[in-house]
Amino acid sequence: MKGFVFDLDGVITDTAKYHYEAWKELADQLGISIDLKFNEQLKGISRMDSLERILAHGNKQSAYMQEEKEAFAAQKNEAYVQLLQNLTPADLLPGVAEFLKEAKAKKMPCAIASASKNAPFILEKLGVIDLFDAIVDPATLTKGKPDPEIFVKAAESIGIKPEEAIGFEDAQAGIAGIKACGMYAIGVLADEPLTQADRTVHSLAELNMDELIAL
Ligand code: XGP
Repeated sequence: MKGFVFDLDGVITDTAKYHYEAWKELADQLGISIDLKFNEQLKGISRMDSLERILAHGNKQSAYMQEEKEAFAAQKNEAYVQLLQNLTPADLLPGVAEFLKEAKAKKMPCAIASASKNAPFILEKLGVIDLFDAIVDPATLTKGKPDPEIFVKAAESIGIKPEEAIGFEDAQAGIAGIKACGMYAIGVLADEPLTQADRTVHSLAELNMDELIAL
């Protein structure tokens, strides 16, 4: 193995809960009820696609003009960014800082494959942006997870083939995308069983990097 590819929300830090909080506030305002089970469907997909899924869930997919939808998405993002203000390096999930530092010492490149446009901001706040060699720009993507596009681009961005990379994900759609391009998939901290993952762990602290490199 020659490099690592990470999802952000729910893998590097637990921001998935803040996305849910901000989406739920908007959904409530629109008279649409969402719960944690429904929220699983929003993991790994873009802001506008997430909004469309919420509207479809409430049978309101045709109720709003494009400008109104964009205003809703912006409102959700403002609420979400507010929730991120107090993020510090203490919010890294267990084992993440140690894993990234070891990867750097062993010259194993690391890339972020997240649908979130907030990824660089979050990585700055967590104090780990310099430990990543590349962050895929979600604006360049044509399809969301479970399509493998983002993972293929992430491997490319660190100069390796997908089958030479290990991908980390907390959501079913992400694991499916990782597997669809031939990467080795590690499921992290999942609320639901990640059936397609090659391995699942509660935290990155459980992993031995030399064993991973030798896979
Ligand atoms: P951004 C976010 C979506 O809003 C959210 O619904 C997804 O779960 C998340 O990306 C996936 O990581 O995108 O609003 O932070 O750009």
